Amino acid sequence: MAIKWFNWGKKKTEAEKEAAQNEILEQNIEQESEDFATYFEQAQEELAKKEAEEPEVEEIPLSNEEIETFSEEQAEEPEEKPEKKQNLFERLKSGLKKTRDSITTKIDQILTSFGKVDEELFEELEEVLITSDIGINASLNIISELREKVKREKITEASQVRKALMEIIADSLTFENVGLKLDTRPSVIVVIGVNGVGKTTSIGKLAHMLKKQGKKVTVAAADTFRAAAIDQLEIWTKRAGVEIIKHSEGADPSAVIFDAIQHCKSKGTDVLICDTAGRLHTKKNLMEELKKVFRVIQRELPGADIETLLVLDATTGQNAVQQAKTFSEVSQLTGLILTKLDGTAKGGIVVSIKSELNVPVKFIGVGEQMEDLQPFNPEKFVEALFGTEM
Ligand SMILES: Nc1nc2c(ncn2[C@@H]2O[C@H](COP(=O)(O)OP(=O)(O)OP(=O)(O)O)[C@@H](O)[C@H]2O)c(=O)[nH]1
Ligand SMILES: [Mg+2]
Repeated sequence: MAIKWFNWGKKKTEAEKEAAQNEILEQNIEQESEDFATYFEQAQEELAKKEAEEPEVEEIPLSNEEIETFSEEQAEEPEEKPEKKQNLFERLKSGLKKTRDSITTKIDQILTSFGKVDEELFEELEEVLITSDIGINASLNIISELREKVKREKITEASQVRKALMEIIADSLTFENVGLKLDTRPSVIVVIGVNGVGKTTSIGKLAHMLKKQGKKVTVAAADTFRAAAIDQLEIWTKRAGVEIIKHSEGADPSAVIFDAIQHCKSKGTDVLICDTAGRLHTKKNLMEELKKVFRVIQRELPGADIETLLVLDATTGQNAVQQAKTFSEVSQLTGLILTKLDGTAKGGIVVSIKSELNVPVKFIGVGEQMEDLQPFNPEKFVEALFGTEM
């Protein structure tokens, strides 16, 4: 359609320019809606056809050896056994070994070398914290609170300082409402983050965790940038025993999400988890694509609970904070997943992230196995970090 604002011989006013831009924008949105309407009809037909052929897909059968081993392990370990809980803590503890060796060992050396509590002790402790990825601001706050607590509680022995320090760090990590809000059916979890941080792996682990809680889970393979990404996600969904909705490499990620949403609506799925690309040709492309994904979710599931979880790799240290700022442009982040804490001595980054970003860490990754994603529990985290109970 021709655009009428063009007026030869006359300079366009700002208002005319803006009107023209708005018209183009509206046309684009209209076109996008039409595309989706056509797509929706086709998708519905295909879905109906598929359903007629295979009435109910329950669990995708496990195939490779690794998957079999995993299911055997599960069979031997009923969920509610107390040992299992112990196992989780042990996993957390062994995952945090490198960080513990770097932070806690130094703290303990200082505490044993100081008999009494004085200003010099605070200064030495402050130095350990600052040099341990906890970050300057958070470290200064922790030590200033420690000074007050020591005074208030009349602490005189170094061993009591250790406990006080643990309590202050745990408090500093505490956020209200760190659980996932997934009350609508379906509710959606969109997992975002730069490439290689652990999105796909965390989705597999999360799907497993939610399925164990009795939820019906579907995963959308909306990272269509590489074929390998879809295959990798499929392996994880097989392990977790949940469904996957996928298209081929290069497909429009929003179309995958659209399909997945229709599937969830028709099957009564509780939670849809969406994998997304961490890399595109440009950062701008990536952000635009993600915005479109969110538009489709909001349009198709108005009022649904949406968790936007940003995955950050603990080994990248302060870079993670910058990533969080960039990704918060596309959607309001509802939580963070901090991965690879097991591979780094930089576990102190948890404290730094909490103090710099007002977004709760909801899960932490402490290894590559299915059980190695844990809901973040500040108290347990600090106990694992210090190797003792509070
Ligand atoms: N040690 C350890 N490795 C992890 C953890 N989480 C993920 N990984 C590993 O990190 C690597 C990258 O993980 P992916 O899940 O493929 O990362 P991604 O963000 O999906 O990457 P792209 O799809 O390329 O954007 C894999 O080798 C994972 O096994 C963790 O908590 N601990
Ligand atoms: Mg991936």
